[in-house]
Amino acid sequence: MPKANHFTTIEQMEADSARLRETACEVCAETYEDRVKTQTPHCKFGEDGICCKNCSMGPCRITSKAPRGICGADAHAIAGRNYLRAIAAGTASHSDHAREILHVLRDTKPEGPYIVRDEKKLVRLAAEWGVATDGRDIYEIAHDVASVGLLEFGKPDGFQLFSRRAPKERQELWEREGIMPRAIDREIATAMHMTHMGNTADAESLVRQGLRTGLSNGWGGSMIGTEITDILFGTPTVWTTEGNLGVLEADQVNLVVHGHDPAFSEMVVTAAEDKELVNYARSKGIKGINVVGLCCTANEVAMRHGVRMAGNFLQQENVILTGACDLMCVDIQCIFPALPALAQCFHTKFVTSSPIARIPGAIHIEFHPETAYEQAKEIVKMAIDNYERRDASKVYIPESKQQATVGYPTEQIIKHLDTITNSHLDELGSYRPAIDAIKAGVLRGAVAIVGCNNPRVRPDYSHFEIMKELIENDVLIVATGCAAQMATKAGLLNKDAKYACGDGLRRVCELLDIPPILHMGACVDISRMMLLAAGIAEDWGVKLTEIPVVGCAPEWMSEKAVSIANYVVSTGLDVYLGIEPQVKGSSQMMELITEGTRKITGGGFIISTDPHVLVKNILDGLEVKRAALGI
Ligand code: BF8
Ligand code: SF4
Repeated sequence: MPKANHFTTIEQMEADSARLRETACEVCAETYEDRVKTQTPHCKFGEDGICCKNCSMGPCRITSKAPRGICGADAHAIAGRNYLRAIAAGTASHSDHAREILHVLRDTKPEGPYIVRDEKKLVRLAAEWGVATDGRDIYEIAHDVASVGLLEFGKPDGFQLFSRRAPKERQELWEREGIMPRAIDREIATAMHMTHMGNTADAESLVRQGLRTGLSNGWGGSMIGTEITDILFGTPTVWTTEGNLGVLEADQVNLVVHGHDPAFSEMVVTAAEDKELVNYARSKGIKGINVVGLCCTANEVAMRHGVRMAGNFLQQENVILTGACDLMCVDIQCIFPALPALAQCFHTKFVTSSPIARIPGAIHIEFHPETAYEQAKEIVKMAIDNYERRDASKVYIPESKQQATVGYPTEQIIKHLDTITNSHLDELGSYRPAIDAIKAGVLRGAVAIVGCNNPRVRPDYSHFEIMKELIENDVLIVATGCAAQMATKAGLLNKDAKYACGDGLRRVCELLDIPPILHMGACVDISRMMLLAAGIAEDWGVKLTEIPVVGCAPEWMSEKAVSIANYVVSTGLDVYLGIEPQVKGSSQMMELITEGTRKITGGGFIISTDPHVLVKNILDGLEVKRAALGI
């Protein structure tokens, strides 16, 4: 009999949070749970997406007595515009992140601080983008690749270069349907223009632009972000690490990196290993410098350095509430503006680093590539100096933590698959062993579980239930973002989680020596999932819409997630959502996002706030695809 795996249950996680909330009460701090109460019930117009404030004649709200705004826009136009604006904002966030990374690539030089770490990937990308490589210095190539990448944002003509990576069938469909993504900034601008007062009022047109804007993220900005990050900091490899609040150490400096931009966190992680600073900490009688991550930054540094992960989105306040966080430094996105005030209830220093995310009450140290290393050292030193200000009476670090095996970009997945076959055709191998396992029914399919956690539902519960049920049913999971962090906290990224799987998936895990949930990185790395799905479809010789592979965002909350969902659907995959998009006030919009897009791209949303219903829908959906393939 297999030995039982010991997961950290949601109840245990909630007990940890409840204990930390006691600390919050003692120091008179509020947490998101308090603010959920003061914000509930939410505004119904906002929830349904039928409040428009796109001009100063409004705001206009749609009711049965007032079915049109002052300009005449109806619920469909208003909900559609709001939805498209969310996609534009999400696309802008991911893509601007990628733009920053390209600037860092353009600033690389052999003496650092930023260098090229994955030369092979750079040369491959240069060839793909038509940059000359023969006999050229690697840094000359890097700078030219950066210039081509930067043009992807604003070039006046043509489509996203990475769209050529999609199967031919997709490219033709995108062109035919008029959703082939042009320059990223152009798609964002078009979305904003279309939603300006007095422009598009037709819901379908707004949804179509949403698909195109999403594609400029998934097969544009996000993919650029992922590729260039790999070139700069190395393509991730497999690491065994740990996750949850128990990774904070009582007798070490705890330095927390939070946000998304690895150009920042990589430097902090490197600086924390600097001998001079390690010795400085020791000279103060401190055992060590413990760098841990939060949110997507955690994913980035875990899969490149094995850095331990303190938790996901709704865990950010908990980290400070332990009283053991000496310094939290943040870059961009998903950072609660509540954090500086909370930090002030403790000794914690809170440092912002980007002009994109300035927060009142924070210490601002603006990061510049040329001085990045010195600035990172300054931050690490600040953390060390702050350690002695820690108030032991306020410290409580929950013990919960789990071992996790992380770092499965497509290259690693293929490498693992290659261990069970000699039939790989080229340097990069093929997905055939996985396809064979799906065809044989050993695996029923694969689900990409992504996204945030969200207090609209019981936080993390949906993730946990869906993940457990899917692996029990022989469905392989790939995960990114805060979903991957949830799996980490629960112990689902532990290789022993194979004991919670169905027989088929367990055999696959044993054969490949992998956990049943493969950690593919941060949210920008959902682009890796698109390449994975495209690779499976191509190696199988079927369309992307036909493979038993789907996406699922059980607890999504951000505008980035709306953009992502749109590029996944445009790629031809169904997306199962556990949180309702804010378009319910428009029957047309509800129809368009669930059925309408299916007619355009072959993919659509399936929505249920009940995780058990959602997982049943997923399993049924996979079986429908299997049956259509005759397997
Ligand atoms: O980009 S999963 S809460 S951290 S938005 Fe944010 Fe959501 Fe987490 Fe990463 Ni993605
Ligand atoms: Fe109202 Fe139309 Fe102005 Fe929106 S654009 S606020 S619906 S008048």
